Amino acid sequence: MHAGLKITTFAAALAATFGTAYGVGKGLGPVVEDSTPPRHESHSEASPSPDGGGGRAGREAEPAGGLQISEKGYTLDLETPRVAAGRPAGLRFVIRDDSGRAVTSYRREHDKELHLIVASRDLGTYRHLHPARAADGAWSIPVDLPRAGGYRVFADFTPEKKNAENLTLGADLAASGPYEPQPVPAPNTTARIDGYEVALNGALRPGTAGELTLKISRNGKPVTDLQPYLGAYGHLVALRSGDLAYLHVHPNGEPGDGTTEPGPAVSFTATAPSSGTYRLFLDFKHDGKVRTAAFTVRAGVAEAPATAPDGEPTDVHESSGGHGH
Ligand SMILES: [Cu+2]
Repeated sequence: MHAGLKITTFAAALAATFGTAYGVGKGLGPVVEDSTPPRHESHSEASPSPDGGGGRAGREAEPAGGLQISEKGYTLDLETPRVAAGRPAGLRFVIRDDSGRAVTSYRREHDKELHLIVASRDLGTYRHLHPARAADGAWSIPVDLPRAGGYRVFADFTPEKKNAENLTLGADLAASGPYEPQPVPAPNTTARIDGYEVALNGALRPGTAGELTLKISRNGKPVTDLQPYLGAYGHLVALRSGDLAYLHVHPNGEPGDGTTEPGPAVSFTATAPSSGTYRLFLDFKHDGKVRTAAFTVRAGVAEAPATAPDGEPTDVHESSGGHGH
């Protein structure tokens, strides 16, 4: 219950504010450096919304997750922006507060202080990692990226501070080596990994919460003994093709709540911030091992986008922001 509610709120906030962020991004590029935003004061992230009254889904111009390296006074300082493809490497980074100090206290979410996602720009490579933090706030984790190219690193965390919100900061990472750009994999509703088959049902819809159900089987038999992983039977991350906007989606229900079964189906509620192509990555744990199933889905293609006729002003740019018309 709690997790589902939280995600819905998060998704609503994204959907409500994405248009503004996109508009800014058009002018300035996908990474908007705002380490000295004109309106942000050091207490802005800690003060309740003064005029919204409705909490997080208010109208404050919040960017979509992962598109910024710096947000709400916090900055992702990636100290290793270049690694070599195909070789074990180490990632090191620090989360800094608005005075430049390394953040050393975090609120645990899903068993961890910080979740690190590394994804290639073409969405062919995905890693969900849990780095170790030194007492001084320096995070580190070994990583092995198979292919050269551009990557995005996402840090998903909540500072331990009154009223602090969950943040996803993103930074660019380059893997050196011969680079061959790849297209995003074609849309699929079945993914295979290590002898498991995962079937995706449901649709990702722009601006509207939709249910996604992932059904896991092995050798044709439904898997009914999934193991809890980070307090859930599955973790789902959605990344938008084109700019890698990040959406962390958690399941409906959790292990031990009396109603949630350990498979074969894991259900999520998700809202796409816009129409477009998304890559979904499901982490699930079985027989002691975490595996990732990946899907490409299109949001909003089957439904005619509600474009405003005759240049009527709209408060979101969702329907005009993608590759459609
Ligand atoms: Cu994680």
